[in-house]
Amino acid sequence: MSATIQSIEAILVDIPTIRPHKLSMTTMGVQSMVIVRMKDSDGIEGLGEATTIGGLAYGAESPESVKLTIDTYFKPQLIGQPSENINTLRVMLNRSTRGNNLAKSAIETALLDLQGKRLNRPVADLLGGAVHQHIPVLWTLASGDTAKDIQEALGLIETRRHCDFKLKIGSRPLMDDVRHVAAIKDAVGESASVRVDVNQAWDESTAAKGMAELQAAGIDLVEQPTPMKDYAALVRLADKFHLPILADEAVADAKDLYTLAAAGFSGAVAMKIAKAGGPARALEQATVAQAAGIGLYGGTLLEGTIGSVAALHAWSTLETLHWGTEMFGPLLMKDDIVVQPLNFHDNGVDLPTGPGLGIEIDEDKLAHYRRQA
Ligand code: MUC
Ligand code: MG
Repeated sequence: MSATIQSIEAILVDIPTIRPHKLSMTTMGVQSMVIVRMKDSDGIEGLGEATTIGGLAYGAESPESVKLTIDTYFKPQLIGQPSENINTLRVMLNRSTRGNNLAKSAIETALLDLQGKRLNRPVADLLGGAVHQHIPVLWTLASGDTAKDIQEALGLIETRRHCDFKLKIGSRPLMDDVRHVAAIKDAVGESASVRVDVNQAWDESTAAKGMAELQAAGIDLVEQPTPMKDYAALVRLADKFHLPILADEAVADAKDLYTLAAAGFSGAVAMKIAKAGGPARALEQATVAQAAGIGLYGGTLLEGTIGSVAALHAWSTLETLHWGTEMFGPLLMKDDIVVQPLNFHDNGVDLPTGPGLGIEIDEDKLAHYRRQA
């Protein structure tokens, strides 16, 4: 008799950030996560997480809508089902529910954690095996203040916690942003890679001017300069500049990336387990990128430890992450809800080695930070 799913809980958790995190579309002071706890009939528990940025500022799902989707629609379908055949459960949810990839990602993660614990193997093994145990992680400078960002960057370089930086721009006039970026690049020097994320804030002509300026300033990568569905603009901009473009909001899953690649895009893709619907789905996108000659980057929606680790297990299976990763979400939060936080050092992070995700909930912390009804 195989084990069946007995209970699923979706818990809203709010943790303040260490400083305001300013993006083109919102400023975050708190991160809201949905933590999934799924138990099977053998008493094994699988953990999952779905997290986004600024409520509905990044995408169409909010923490509250993810919880509602799981409680109202997924839970009744999943309770009583055998927990071991993750593909069958994914097909079932995809047949009954369009989109809602954040909620699907949390469920796929919990199922993988459950299965890993059952088999006493890390999630990376379920995905084919880790090629890397230490994965590069950049840091995002987004205090909104150039001098503060420089101070933050220099401190992180000195302690060797990070050597690459992503700057959030797009909310200020173009040349103000260019001066901000150039000053930071100047301060951190040649050895640090500096990239920018515009989060769709520019129209195509602003992007063309912006990319010319950023290319001259020695910036390495420009993320999602123009609106997400404007594939033609991304292709034209990628053609025009040596400075590569990282597609983020434009491409949720493998199909999106195939369409963008078929339209002639060259550059790189920010894979995110949340956008794709789970760690295994995100790896489908990696396969398309590899076939199309598009560079890989492990992206985040600023998940806490559970979501970040789920992504790390997936990214660890890839031979080459051309642009590294940004799995620093747990470091942006003032506290954590896990017993053993991730070990960030030497410009990267260690992949946990225990069964499943290799993560254990700190029950007191969870009780403290969970949202009261
Ligand atoms: C995004 O748009 O890439 C990733 C890092 C960060 O600071 O925000 C995110 C989301
Ligand atoms: Mg982005």
